Amino acid sequence: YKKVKSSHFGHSVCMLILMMVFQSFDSVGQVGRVKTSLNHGWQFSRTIASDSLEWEAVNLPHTWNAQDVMDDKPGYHRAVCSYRKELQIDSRWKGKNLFIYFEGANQVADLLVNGKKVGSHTGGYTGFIVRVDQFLNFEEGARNEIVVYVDNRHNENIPPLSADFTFFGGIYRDVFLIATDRVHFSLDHAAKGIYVTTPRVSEEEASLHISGFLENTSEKDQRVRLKTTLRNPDGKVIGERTSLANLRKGSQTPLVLNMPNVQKPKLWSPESPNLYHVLVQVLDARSNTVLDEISSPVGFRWFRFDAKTGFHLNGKPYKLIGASRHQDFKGLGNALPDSYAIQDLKLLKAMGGNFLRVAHYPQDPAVLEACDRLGLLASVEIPVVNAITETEEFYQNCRSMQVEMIRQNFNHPSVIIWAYMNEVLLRMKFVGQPERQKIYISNVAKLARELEELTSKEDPSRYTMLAHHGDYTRYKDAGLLDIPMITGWNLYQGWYSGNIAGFAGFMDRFHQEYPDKPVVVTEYGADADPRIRSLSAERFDKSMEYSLDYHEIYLKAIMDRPFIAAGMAWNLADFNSETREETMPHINNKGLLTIDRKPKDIYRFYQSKLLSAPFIQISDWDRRAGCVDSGQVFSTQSMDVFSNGESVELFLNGKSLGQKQQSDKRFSWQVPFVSGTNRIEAVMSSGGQEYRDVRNVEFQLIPRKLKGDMLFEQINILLGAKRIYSETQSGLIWLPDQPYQSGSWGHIGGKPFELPSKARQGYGTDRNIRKTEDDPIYQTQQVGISQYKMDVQDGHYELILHFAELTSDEKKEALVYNLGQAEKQQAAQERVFDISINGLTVYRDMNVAKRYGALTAHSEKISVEVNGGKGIEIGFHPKQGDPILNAIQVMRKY
Ligand code: GCB
Ligand code: CA
Repeated sequence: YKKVKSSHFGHSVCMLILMMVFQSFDSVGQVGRVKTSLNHGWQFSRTIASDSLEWEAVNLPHTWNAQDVMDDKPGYHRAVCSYRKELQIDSRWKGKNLFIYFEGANQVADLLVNGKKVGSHTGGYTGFIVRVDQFLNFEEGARNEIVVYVDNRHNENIPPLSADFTFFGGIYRDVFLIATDRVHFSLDHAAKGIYVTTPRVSEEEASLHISGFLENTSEKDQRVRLKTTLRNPDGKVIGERTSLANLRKGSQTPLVLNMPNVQKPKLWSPESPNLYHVLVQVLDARSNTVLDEISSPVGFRWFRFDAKTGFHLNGKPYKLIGASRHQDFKGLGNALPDSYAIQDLKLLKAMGGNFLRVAHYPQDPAVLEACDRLGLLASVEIPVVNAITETEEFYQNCRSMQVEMIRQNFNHPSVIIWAYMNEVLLRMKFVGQPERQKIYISNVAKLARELEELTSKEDPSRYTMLAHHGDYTRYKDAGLLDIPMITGWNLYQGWYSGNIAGFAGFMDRFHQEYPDKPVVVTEYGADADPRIRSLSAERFDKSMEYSLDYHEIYLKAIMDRPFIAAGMAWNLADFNSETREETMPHINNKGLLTIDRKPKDIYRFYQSKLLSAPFIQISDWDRRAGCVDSGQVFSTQSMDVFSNGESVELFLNGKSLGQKQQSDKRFSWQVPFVSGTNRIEAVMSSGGQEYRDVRNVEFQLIPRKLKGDMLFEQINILLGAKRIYSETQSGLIWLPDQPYQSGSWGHIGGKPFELPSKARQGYGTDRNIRKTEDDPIYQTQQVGISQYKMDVQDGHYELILHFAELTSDEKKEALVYNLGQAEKQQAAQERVFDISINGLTVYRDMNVAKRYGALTAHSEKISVEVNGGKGIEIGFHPKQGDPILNAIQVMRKY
């Protein structure tokens, strides 16, 4: 088909005219099928419509949760909301079949036409089509109104029941009006109507098989001619077949079309995504007018998964490396124009990835279309996440989602796996009732077997897969490792549990016990907040450096093991998960890209390991601060370079810091940064040519001795932390605290705040801190501090003390992904203390929780006149409980 875009009306007013010569609306009467978007001119109401309500003008795609998932209030609007729109119906369409096609609405949708309910759909992630012409008024100038009620409330019978992502409500994908003749390809299940398979493919020859259903909704029998045309990737017709069929009135007729074999097919692969094009037309046998037509991409490829040697594409071993993708974007929720989805896949390609796990639900049709075109292999899954409900209604919804997913996406050569459960035993039901739990688990397995059978019946040409969390025996005992063709593991050793090295051991054990089961790593990842850096990275610090260490080790273990067919990083991009708090509340930070798709260093790391074209990029940690001892003019910190070069040489302000050789790790240098701009240049050579990357690093030197030869302007310190934080807005850089040393600064007394849970030592709380965007400044603190000293020289200073009470009785939704380790919160503590500066009490009875609320940022600014060589000595005097300090800033004014 041809896609005609009119810049005049914006991106979403596009008209698809099926493979005819250019048509205008005047000839609509003769066109086989017309598909036009209905994205514009809707009205929206946050409740069930009634005439007294205020309506808001919106365009689709639309979600009503784009904003409220980011605010400080827990939860988001989960309700029945209403959309309405006046339909302009061309009077010449009388006699046509008209359908409204929704690419997706989350999660239950009811469609009303002129006040009458004409269709409904359950499930937020697959498309649906409703025929509407019977309910429309075709008279010239007649009013037609459509109303859609969309419901995103929790429903025990609709998967997903719970998940680490947000269930944004709305008509969040494109909506189209489709006009066809009375005779047309079936639109059942919102599928294409034709199913393309390539049963035998080799380098020599490929077979092509097309089946489908034709509907005759007219009052008379029809004799039709079917014309099938195959074009090669250059657009040249290389095969044509016609046949005749009788379509009985009011019936559905199956059709089977076998095309001549294609000789020496141009195979499809990620490296050369050659797409053929097949067009099937239904013509009136007598008049030869086109009644309907459908086209589809065709890719000739063959593949298999082997338990020992991994994945094979077109006869050769082929390691699959890629990432999962969620469908949201900063500020937009899930309501993205297609271009955003396509851009994501281009970024995955540009990373060197060849695989996309469409997780945890089917996504916009644009996604798999782009996979076909760009060359990405893919798995797709329905959103059965964490748990099931043991009701027939739940099972039925699973089945229909699975069927819709498969039929709607059947023809994509990119798809190689259908999956249907993710970590289904994570939120275990009936804890403490072993007998009942056994029944529950057997019901989960029963559902899995049923979906497995259904899948292989619908599509025996693809593999099936389940993705499990790392509780090996739980899934083994449940029998879930035996059901699908491929086992997928979501593993977080070194993040939620254990240490990074445990990953390889887990995979080896599985392979030993299941030597005949193909296996993939469906997930692995670690939070990486691009504002957080570390010179001594640790688990849970959310630093880019820890996640780099993590991905380095995982990727190497995956690459070193031929039996691991695929590795899929979790996740391509940061994504919204409303219940998450942590350093960026409501965001899961495991993306290789930020939520607005800026590359993080981990993305660059993958580029350096996966791309074959010469690649060299310097880390984007380019606003730094660090301490210097007296007499020194530089501060040494490590700096990473990402490159696939055999060796790389680094230059600082034109001076070589030496050459390093390629290894499993990233290239890294100790760089003596000077104050101000440091020009960093990294150079590699390949094929007799030099490639380089240049980055200016702005460095602030902070004198360790505050009275030394170098004067400081400002110091920003995080207490109870080892990480470095840089504020996005102001550019301020916060350094970790130190115990007080004479001549310098630091705390005296106390210890860093810790959650009671052992798993989380060292990095304060993971709660959302209200009234700040810079949560990491407040999420750590020194508890029981007695003094903070700064040995500054005489002068005028300003201090800012930052506080937040980190203990609270406010419940936090247990983050179920912290496998096994229930996050114990610390019960609210009462603390009252005085603060003195150089002996003078400046705050009496400080009680931050009481005055400002727990988990809320609060700061105090104080002017300090320092004389007599005393420096600054802040005293914390407990009256009740332990005094606290979260962060401190000191500014030298004059
Ligand atoms: C998982 C889940 C995924 C989560 C991820 C995480 O195992 O499958 O939905 O987002 O872990 O980041 O915790
Ligand atoms: Ca779309």
